[in-house]
Amino acid sequence: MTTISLTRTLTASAILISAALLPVHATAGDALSADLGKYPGSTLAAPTGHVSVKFHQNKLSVAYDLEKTTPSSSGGVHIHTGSTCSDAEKVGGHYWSPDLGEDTWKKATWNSDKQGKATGELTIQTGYDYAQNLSHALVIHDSEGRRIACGLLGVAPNSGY
Ligand SMILES: [Cu+2]
Repeated sequence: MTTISLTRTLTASAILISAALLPVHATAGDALSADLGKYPGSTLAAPTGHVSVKFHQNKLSVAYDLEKTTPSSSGGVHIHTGSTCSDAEKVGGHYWSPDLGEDTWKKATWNSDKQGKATGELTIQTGYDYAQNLSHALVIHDSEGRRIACGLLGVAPNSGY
């Protein structure tokens, strides 16, 4: 009995230590993030920064942290159907399930301050989960709907959400 409980204690400790050493989201499979770059072919000024997406139940939490946007402005922040940021013809439209009845991305917008910094979070339902969104293009639009930045959604690095 003593041996068994000692083994259990050691195993439990080993699991706790492993979990503590691992980046929070590396194996959890519940968060994606995209580093933004220029939209392919665009000559418009592109914001920099990143967008993280967390998944829980059937909702997505989209957190954006952008710089160099037009000051005191707003625009769309969407996940698109394509999986590239190098070919504008393949980025596609909004990625959501038609089963939901309407394009839920239409309400997803960023808002910037006077310095052109935009930080915020929104919740949205798209009908698609973590695995389905992996590698998709995250697109930033300006206030006129033009596509100005793009980044591919990859596994979120550690706890930098
Ligand atoms: Cu879009």
